[in-house]
Amino acid sequence: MKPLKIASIPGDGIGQEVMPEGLRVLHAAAERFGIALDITPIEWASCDHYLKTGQMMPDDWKQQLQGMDAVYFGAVGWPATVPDHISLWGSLLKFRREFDQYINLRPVRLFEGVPCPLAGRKPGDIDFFVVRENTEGEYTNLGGKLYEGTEREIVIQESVFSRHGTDRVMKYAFELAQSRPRKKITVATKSNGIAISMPWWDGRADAMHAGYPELAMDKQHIDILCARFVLQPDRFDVVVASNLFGDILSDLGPACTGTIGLAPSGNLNPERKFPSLFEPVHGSAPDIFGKGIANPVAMIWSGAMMLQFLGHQEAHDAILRAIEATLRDGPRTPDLGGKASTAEVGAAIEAAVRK
Ligand code: GGG
Repeated sequence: MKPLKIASIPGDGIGQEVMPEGLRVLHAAAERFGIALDITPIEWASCDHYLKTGQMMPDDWKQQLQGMDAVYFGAVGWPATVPDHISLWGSLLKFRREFDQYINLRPVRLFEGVPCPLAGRKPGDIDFFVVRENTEGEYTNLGGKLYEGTEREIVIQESVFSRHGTDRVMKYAFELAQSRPRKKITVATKSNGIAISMPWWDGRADAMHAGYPELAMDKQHIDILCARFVLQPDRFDVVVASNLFGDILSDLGPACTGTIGLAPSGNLNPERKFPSLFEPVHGSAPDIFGKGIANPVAMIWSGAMMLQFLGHQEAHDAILRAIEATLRDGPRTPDLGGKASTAEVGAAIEAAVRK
């Protein structure tokens, strides 16, 4: 069997601590299901690399990654001597744009054994996806400054919504909703306040909905949508959102399920013309870096999503079952009220995969 070629990039902060746990579980699943892995460790796409070389990634980064099946990524953005916009635009946002990873798929799920901060919720009540547009929207560097440093200072930053970019994320989200039993799609909007792009975004949702009449669709303003994530999370199934709204919702959603330390993501180029990238939703978490207590579940679950995307459903399912069992009965990191280390949780999940 042809090996899966995977670039592993730990990046910054706790990305370096959770990556080894992700890899040990990937290797365990690969051994169990007879998958050959060819993993290339990469030290660039990190602030350390920036501080040494003046750039986050080498000039030939794209060529180095082009033949890969996927990129397995930790976190970016520390130390603070490198401004966040430099580290993000110099790495993750380059991957997303230049590898046309136009879908950011972010599952949100409440697991058995995980204390839920929302009163009265049980596993099964919260189980949905945020589908985030990943290459345009509010994340642009179009704009500029006038009269900088004076009292007349003006700062302008544009948002970009293309029909091509919007229709393809809508299509992916509608297809995903169609494949799920509840057949429900929620469109995140703000068409009352953002009076040009958002009514247009809603119109593209209406046009897509015409092709999926069996789906129930509702459009919700982002402010009340955030409130409902907290108050009525059970009403969601698939939520489609612009780049910024999706980023916010996909931190809020996992926070409602106990900890953002569980939340995985896939930055997908569904056509597989370019490598897709799998990473935890969380960032580099400088506040806990170096203590060995970061929750590795988001990294491990992201690895499971990577195997699923590359066609290994059984391996994905085995990792998910191992995560479920460990969260139910196994060691926990402090974000879940436990005392276990990152490595202890990783080892428990690895052992459960090998069972
Ligand atoms: N592992 C994800 C990570 O490092 N995220 C840092 C971050 O700020 N991401 C912003 C984004 O996903 O747009």
